[in-house]
Amino acid sequence: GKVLVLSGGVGGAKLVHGLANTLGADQLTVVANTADDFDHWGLRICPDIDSITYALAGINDEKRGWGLKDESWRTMVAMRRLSGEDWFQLGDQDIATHLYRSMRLSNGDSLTDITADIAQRLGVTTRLLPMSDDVVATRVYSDRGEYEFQHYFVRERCEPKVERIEFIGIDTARLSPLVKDSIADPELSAIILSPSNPFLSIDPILSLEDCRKLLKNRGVPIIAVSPIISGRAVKGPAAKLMEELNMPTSAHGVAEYYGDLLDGFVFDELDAAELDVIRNTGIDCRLEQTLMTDMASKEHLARVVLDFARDLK
Ligand code: GDP
Ligand code: FO1
Ligand code: CA
Repeated sequence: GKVLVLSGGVGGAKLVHGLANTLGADQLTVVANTADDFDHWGLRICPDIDSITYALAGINDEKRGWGLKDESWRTMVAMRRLSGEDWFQLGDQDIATHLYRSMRLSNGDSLTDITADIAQRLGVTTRLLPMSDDVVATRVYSDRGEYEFQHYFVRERCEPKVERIEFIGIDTARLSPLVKDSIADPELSAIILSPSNPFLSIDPILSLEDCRKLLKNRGVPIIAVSPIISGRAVKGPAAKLMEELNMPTSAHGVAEYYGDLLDGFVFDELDAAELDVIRNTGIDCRLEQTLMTDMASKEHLARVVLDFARDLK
């Protein structure tokens, strides 16, 4: 059957890529977080959508973790000369994506349509949907005050101690109608939460309208993959955030955070000591090697999750 995946950017995109190679293109729908999106240089930037699109197109820069490979930075140099600002780096080819998206948005096209068209033009056959066509913006409240998301994440390098996270616009934003249709699809057989940042990437999606309830009540297995391995995030602030938000920095902490939404939880063999305590919360578990370093490990983890879903039905 069909599979729906909720995903943030880089971490999520790895499993999404594995799933895309394992399932037929018409079997997979990816819902991307858009609460990282913001305007910069007058352009609309959608980091998680672009990370997934570039990864699936095989043109992402794996080492840097964002943007395109074989990128050039001449516009950046010229913009620095004009504005003196360079905290957010935009590559020349990447800028074309933002220009094109901004142009289409100002023509009145929806982010859903634009995202589908960009993906298609870049040769991506997987269905990629923004969580919403409405603007939602993450705001971080910290010991140093309030930050727009990219200011916290990129400019301040996630250094401020986070006290609270808010998604501005979440109460009025509508879940994308195509996402609703995908959830309702009678052929849907599993819902997967990618090993994305639970607070910054997955939470915005779950917080839209009654998304969490829609997913739970759908009656197909819901499986999450832990982004925390051995008490650490593979990359990014997930573990630091858990500590700051007074949660246990562990796979167990992630499972607890998702709570009764989950039927299944995949976490790393290295965290085998947590098996009993997680099982005791009523969630089925799979221990696996969950670090994805190459295409083979992405596809392997994808197959593990899909087999797990089949067993849970
Ligand atoms: P972002 O939107 O680009 O920040 O990326 P995501 O939110 O999708 O993913 C970030 C999370 O992915 C981090 O918490 C990482 O720990 C996790 N992550 C990255 N690579 C891997 C991996 O290979 N395996 C697992 N299990 N988690 C990963
Ligand atoms: N992350 C950085 O750490 N520094 C950057 O200069 C940067 C530029 C950038 C440009 C386009 C894009 O789509 C993403 C970019 N990112 C950059 C990554 C990104 O903003 C964050 O990793 C995410 O929003 C968190 O998911
Ligand atoms: Ca993100």
